[in-house]
Amino acid sequence: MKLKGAIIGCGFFAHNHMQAWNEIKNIEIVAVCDLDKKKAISFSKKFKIAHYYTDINKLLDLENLDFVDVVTTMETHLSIGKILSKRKVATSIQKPFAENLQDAKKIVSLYEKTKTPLMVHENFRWQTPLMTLKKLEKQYQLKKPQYSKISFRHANPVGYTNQAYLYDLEEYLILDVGIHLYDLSRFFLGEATSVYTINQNTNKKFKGETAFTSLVRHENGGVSIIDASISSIKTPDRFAQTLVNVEYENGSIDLDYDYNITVHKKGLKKLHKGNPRKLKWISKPWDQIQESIVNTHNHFISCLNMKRVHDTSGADNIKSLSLVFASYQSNKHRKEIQLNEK
Ligand code: NAD
Ligand code: 89Y
Repeated sequence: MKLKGAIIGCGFFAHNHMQAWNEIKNIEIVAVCDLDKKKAISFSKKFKIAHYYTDINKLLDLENLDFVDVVTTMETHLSIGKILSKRKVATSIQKPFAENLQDAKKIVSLYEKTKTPLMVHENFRWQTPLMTLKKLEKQYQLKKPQYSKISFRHANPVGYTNQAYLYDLEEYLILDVGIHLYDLSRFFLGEATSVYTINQNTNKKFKGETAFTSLVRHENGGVSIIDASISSIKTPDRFAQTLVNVEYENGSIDLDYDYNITVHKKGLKKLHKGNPRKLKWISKPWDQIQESIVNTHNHFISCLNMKRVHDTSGADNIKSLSLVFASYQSNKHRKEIQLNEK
């Protein structure tokens, strides 16, 4: 059965979402909506979408939708979530899920009340290099993860110039990118119990932090070091590659630059590649992020079809967001923050 959907928010990143929807079988994006009429019109023309709207209620009154894909910034999510949950429309919503934990919890409870599916578009764990790492863990029977180092460091302005709203945020890099990296630490080592974070501002164009280093404790006794920076000069530049090292009781895996993955076990060293698929609309340096949107959409749709809870449901994402806000507390008070303390 073909599912009908709409995109809400026709800004910078929505173009990637639409290209990715075009890769997925049995899906039709029948309408788009943006407060800015010009953007809604040019987006619908570019992608040959039948209808455009500037008001979500009107979109829902006039279209018969199976789902919506919300690609707006975080401060809009509570008001949009109120409308969509009340009308029981299955929703995929971009990160950051909300600008504080209270709003995120409110959105989750609204969707729970009307039994409406809600997934956060947390796409880093759906990047092919990261999915390959996870697959190799199983293939090589690596057990009991005890350490991870997850790093996103670059100095490429393309990582923020398309997203001008980032400059004025009091809280920038942890909310924008840290959220992905904390999610990855949970993906590889399981739930977290505490975090200690030190922030830096290395670029005065930004109000908020432009670099951070976090130490996370996990329930299984494991530890993660998570760091990001937009001022890390290297040749070639590393944007937008997340470099990961996971150590297990019986081996380790390194995901290095250029999607090179090395698996180590006693007496064994194997090289693998984790390149994203080459799709027509994908180009460096965004390739693995762009391709992950297809994988994330697929997860959203297949869970809807199977009536399964999404791996990155709203409720699940609150656990990653808790690390984000605990990190800001940690940096402010210069102390380790227990996640159940706040
Ligand atoms: P943007 O500002 O370019 O676009 C957002 C659009 O939403 C704007 O056109 C705005 O008019 C519209 N909008 C806001 N409120 C609306 C409402 N109530 N109804 C209809 N339209 C509304 O933002 P962007 O750069 O496209 O980013 C969108 C989100 O995507 C952000 O949260 C950002 O963090 C996220 N993002 C994620 C990734 C990723 O890899 N996951 C990468 C880039 C951006
Ligand atoms: O907004 C960020 C994200 O979510 O992924 C990359 C990004 O676009 C900028 O670093």
